[in-house]
Amino acid sequence: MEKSNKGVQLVGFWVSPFVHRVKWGMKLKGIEFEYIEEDIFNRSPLLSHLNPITGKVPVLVHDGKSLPESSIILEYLDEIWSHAPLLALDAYHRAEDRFWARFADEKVLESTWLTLCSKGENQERAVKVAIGHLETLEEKLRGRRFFGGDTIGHVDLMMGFIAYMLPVWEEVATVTIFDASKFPNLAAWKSSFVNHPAIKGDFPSKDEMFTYFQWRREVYLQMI
Ligand SMILES: N[C@@H](CCC(=O)N[C@@H](CS)C(=O)NCC(=O)O)C(=O)O
Repeated sequence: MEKSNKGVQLVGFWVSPFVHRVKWGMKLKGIEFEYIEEDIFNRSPLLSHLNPITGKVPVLVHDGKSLPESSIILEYLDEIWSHAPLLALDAYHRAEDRFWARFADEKVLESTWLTLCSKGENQERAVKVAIGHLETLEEKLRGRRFFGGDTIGHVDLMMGFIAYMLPVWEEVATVTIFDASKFPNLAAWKSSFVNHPAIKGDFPSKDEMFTYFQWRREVYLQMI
């Protein structure tokens, strides 16, 4: 029996790519939830209480119990609200999805974020590494609309920042990583992703992201 949507809350931060994954997952499953905006630079007692270990968002609250970590939250949503599955249904492909979910964070996000927080030779190195990871994704998407096939799923949500946030990072950092002419499969995926009904328009405006990430870059560069 499906669990009720009662008592579902998501604690987030407006520009967090990790929070957006979870929001989209809930939308895809039709789960109603209350959204609670957090100031990650001035953590509230609520967040410290809900996620005392890392203090990060997103945090899902369901039936009074809290859960951090975006990919783990997405897996939890799949277990509790099993309709409209995000992960593949068979064990092998589900394990593969988890591999690519980890690749999204540990390789793609990490290297692209580094291009925003660096300059000079360090930035050039980071750009090369990031482009290498996009090449891997380009190959993975050959003959597929989404990472799992025809339907949007867990890996797409994990990679979603590439579609709407990476272009802003590139502009702020004045680098080119995602050249659509070099990555046609990824460009087609980006278009399918941002135009999907559950995703379309459900991310911060380009201008707001630009201002925010410009500030983040300045702060990082001052620390070097
Ligand atoms: N691996 C975590 C990353 C979450 C994360 O880094 N969240 C950032 C916001 S984008 C945060 O809460 N930062 C506050 C802090 O580090 O104190 C996930 O996937 O949920």
